[in-house]
Amino acid sequence: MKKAIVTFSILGIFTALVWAFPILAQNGDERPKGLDDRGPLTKITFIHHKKGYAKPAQVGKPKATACYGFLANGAKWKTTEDYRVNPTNPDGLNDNDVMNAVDAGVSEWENYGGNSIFGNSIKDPDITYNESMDGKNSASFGPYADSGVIAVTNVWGYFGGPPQTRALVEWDMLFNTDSSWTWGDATSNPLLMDLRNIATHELGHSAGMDDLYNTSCNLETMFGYSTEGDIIKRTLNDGDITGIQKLY
Ligand SMILES: [Ca+2]
Ligand SMILES: [Ca+2]
Ligand SMILES: [Zn+2]
Repeated sequence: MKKAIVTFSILGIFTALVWAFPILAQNGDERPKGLDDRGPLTKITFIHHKKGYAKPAQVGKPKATACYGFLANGAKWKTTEDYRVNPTNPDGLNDNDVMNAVDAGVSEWENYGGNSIFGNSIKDPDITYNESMDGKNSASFGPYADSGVIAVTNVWGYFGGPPQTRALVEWDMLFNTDSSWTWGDATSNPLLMDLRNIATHELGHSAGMDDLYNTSCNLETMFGYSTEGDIIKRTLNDGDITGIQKLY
């Protein structure tokens, strides 16, 4: 996992704030408390590698005893939003297989964190992974430049300032098809890359959870590596459960 943080144009954000609060921007004293302190809208990119790849230099703060981490304390969904899934894939999975795999991951997180994390699932054969925000949360298949990468998830949100002002605003997920493996259901064939397993991990990022790289946390859904046949991330482990319950 490589975490890249791209800060949006400060000027652009300022311009947006001035546009949204023209009077308040001229009189800072009357600005709603907290909004101006929460920091810039930021994108965090999570890259999920296959096992065997070197540990990336930039990783989250590992908690040896807790086995969970957040993108930022308090950075969670404040209102639920629907998510779009494009089931189109080159590996012969039918639409229901894909929809069910992603929806099962959503249900697993909401089973422990409450049902106000994600909204409803929408099948959308036109939705694609985006490097920039378009107002739609999405999961889709497509080629990624690095064939050792299983999946990538972009999460946009306000990660700075007082924790109560932080929030998540969008996520986009890509299942890499430019790879040596075949996507499928590994409970029936361990040679496959299990879509439900990977989707559940990536949806953890969508919910606000960070990767874990300490090998003592390798039973957690949020452990940062996977490989063909891996299905243990389908179900949350103790650290995942503690984390999502603390966040929501
Ligand atoms: Ca999007
Ligand atoms: Ca949004
Ligand atoms: Zn990850």
